Amino acid sequence: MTRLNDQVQELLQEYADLISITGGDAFRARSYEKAARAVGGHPEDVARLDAKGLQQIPGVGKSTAEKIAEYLATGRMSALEALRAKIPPGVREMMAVPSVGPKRALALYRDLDIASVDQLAEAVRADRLSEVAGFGERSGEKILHGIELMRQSGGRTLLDAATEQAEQIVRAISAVPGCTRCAYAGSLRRMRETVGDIDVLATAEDSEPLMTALTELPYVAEVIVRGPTKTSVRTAKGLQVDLRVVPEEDWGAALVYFTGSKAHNIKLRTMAVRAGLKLSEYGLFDAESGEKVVSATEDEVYAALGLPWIAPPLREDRGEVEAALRGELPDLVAESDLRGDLHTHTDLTDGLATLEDMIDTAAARGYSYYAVTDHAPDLVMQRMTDEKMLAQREQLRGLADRHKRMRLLHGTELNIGPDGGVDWPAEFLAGFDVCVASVHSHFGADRAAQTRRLIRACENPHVHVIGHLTTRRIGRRGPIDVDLDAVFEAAARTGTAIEINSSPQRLDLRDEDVQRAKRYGVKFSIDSDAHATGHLAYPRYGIGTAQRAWLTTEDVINTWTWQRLKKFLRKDALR
Ligand code: DGT
Ligand code: CA
Ligand code: CA
Ligand code: ZN
Repeated sequence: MTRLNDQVQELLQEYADLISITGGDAFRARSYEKAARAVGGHPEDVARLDAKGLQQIPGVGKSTAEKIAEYLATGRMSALEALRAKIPPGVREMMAVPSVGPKRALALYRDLDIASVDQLAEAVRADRLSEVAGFGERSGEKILHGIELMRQSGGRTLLDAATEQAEQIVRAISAVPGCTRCAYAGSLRRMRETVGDIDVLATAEDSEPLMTALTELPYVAEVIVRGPTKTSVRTAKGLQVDLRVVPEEDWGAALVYFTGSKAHNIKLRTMAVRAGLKLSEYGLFDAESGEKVVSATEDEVYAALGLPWIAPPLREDRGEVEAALRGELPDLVAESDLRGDLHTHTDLTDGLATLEDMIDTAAARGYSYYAVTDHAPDLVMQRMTDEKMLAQREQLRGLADRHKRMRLLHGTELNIGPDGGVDWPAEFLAGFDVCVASVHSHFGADRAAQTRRLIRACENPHVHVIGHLTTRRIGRRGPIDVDLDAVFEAAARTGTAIEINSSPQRLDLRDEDVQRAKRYGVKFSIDSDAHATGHLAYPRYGIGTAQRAWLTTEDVINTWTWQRLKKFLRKDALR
């Protein structure tokens, strides 16, 4: 993934926000916003482009290109820093509250002198918001909810940002002379949906050069503690990184310990005691003599406890140790098992890339089938029509031989209406190879209505997959209120798959609910919901959720051969 593109996207987006918040030209703000999205979705790494090359990106003009080039050369964007200096940090934090945004943050600051999130919460409770234009009756409630969500996520970092940062650091530390092993551990290795901090583990005889290298990384903003066994730093984005360096012979024990989870560790420690051993962050020891037992690999540690190796996503003390003892650990689905993607978008709706570019990128992933599922007409802002959809189908059929080994499927992402109906009548739906159906509206409907709505969508013979079932956005929007068990029952009964949406902002359905759905016999589709070519790599995160839910290839329809998937997609023929 092109991490630098994402960084530049964020900076340009912030620049656009700051232009509008400081009362700048709305047109300029919009054009930077457009450039931000274009850079984020650009398939080529911006680091490899010069000023001319940058201007080839649609929406990137001369002055944007100059700003990007400056950032690439110096790590700074001076125009952005100048604008930042004009805004109190508290106001910038307010902009990040879901349902506030830059314009309203500015209005609150200008009209009510509110300059922090705390002051904002206070003003809502004192009912002062009605004095400002643009704040309706329920605004206060929504803002408090947004602040709540922001605080609940408690500064945790999304999986993609954390993974990219951790990989960058592991590469840098591995390259230090004397470093013999290096990997990340902690919740990130367990593929939790968000991480509190990044735990990096390394082996070396002398830890000194490794610790120094960490503190000197260009994106490290602050050194929290520095010691011979552990050094903690904070990155420019506020993410904490702990680096621990251990002797090579302790690698296995240390990796088990720092991968966690705490609950899994506690379970292992009890087993160690029974085996006459002691397992701690300092290694594996004989309990009686206190002598160190060499534990160079995780395999050796688990074997000493009478266990097979347990995959990190399972290490949550949710029955994995018991299953391991019975020899019943699941054969977990892996990213390499995926044979296709069943939920993707193009620039016909809100995607950034053309049909051809998406298809070419998918083919390079080695898929044997690939579905294009642009939005259906009820999502009005996407301006879909029957004609456009049919024209896309023609275009897609015309590309059938472009990649000999990848079958192209024409699909759509339908909108599940408030009563459970979808965009098109049965005859039109029958023309698609695959239909994903998702909730994109009426998030606030009550539990009974939401449940009925989703069950009805499952019962539609043309709906194959329910997309991002709960519609949550991690740290920004909570899940809809729905009786999941009733929906799982309906999905299993009707042969409707439930999506594991791999977008790191969604990861919907979440791991524990997936595990519960599996008990009903529900099948899953691990999809990217890609809106740009780079997003086609997202399934690595959805796979993390699937592994944490104990799924095997048997549970995941897009690991199946086309022959088998084809039968599953003929759900109406089943009844
Ligand atoms: P996070 O960072 O909040 O997303 O979650 P983790 O699991 O990465 O937790 P972290 O960074 O505090 O610690 C990394 C691992 O170290 C953790 O998964 C297990 C181990 N560990 C930390 N503190 C304790 C403890 O008090 N007891 C035990 N048994 N293990 C611990
Ligand atoms: Ca951690
Ligand atoms: Ca930690
Ligand atoms: Zn979608």
